Amino acid sequence: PDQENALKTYLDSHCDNQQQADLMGETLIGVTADDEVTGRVSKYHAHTGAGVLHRAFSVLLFNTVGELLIQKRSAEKITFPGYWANTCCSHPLYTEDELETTDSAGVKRAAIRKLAQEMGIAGELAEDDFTAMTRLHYRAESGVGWVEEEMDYILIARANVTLALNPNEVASVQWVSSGELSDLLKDKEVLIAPWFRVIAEQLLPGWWPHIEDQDALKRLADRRIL
Ligand code: DMA
Ligand code: MN
Repeated sequence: PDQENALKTYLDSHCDNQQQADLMGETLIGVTADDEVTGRVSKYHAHTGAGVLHRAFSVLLFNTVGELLIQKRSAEKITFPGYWANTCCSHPLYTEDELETTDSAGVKRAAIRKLAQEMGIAGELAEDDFTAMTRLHYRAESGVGWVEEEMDYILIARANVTLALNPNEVASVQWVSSGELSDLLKDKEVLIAPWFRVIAEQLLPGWWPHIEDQDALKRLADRRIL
């Protein structure tokens, strides 16, 4: 009840975007630093005050010529508006389907759900098209009063897709080569989401040469999440 009141107070006074406000009511998966489930947590509660560590995913979608799809978050996003990030990020929900940890199925299902909602990619990707590479635990502040602290599953997929962007989520997208991404990361004028900078600088260089070969990616993946 306290959480709901805090959410309502916030939404009534600060958020003029009803869709983003409604999404703050989602029920996420609270986890320990070892990714053990601790219980339900609202998206709002997870991202305000001290924050609550929760499960998340980051999709890296490549096309068949080896370019990565990146997105600029819309100005409507409550956390990190206008920042460039990987293809799609969000959270699995506290439901039986999305809590499933075998083959990281829950986060893959959440990824399919959000690729449709944010990017209009529907019916083109199945769970088996995703490779769960590793989990990244990170924390970052976003403006005053908002925080991200997540156990972020990094998912790689490769497909040629048709996009229909949801302007409430995504301002624009770009397909980039690894050279183009390096240039973007160096550009002081460009806002880069903190989790994407870690992925792009520390993890992607080891994976990018292998993205055409899902078996090779699976060999590079962290055994603990397979
Ligand atoms: C949250 O992404 C997940 C990561 C990895 C930052 P988000 O803020 O884009 O979530 P949502 O789209 O559900 O608001
Ligand atoms: Mn989060």
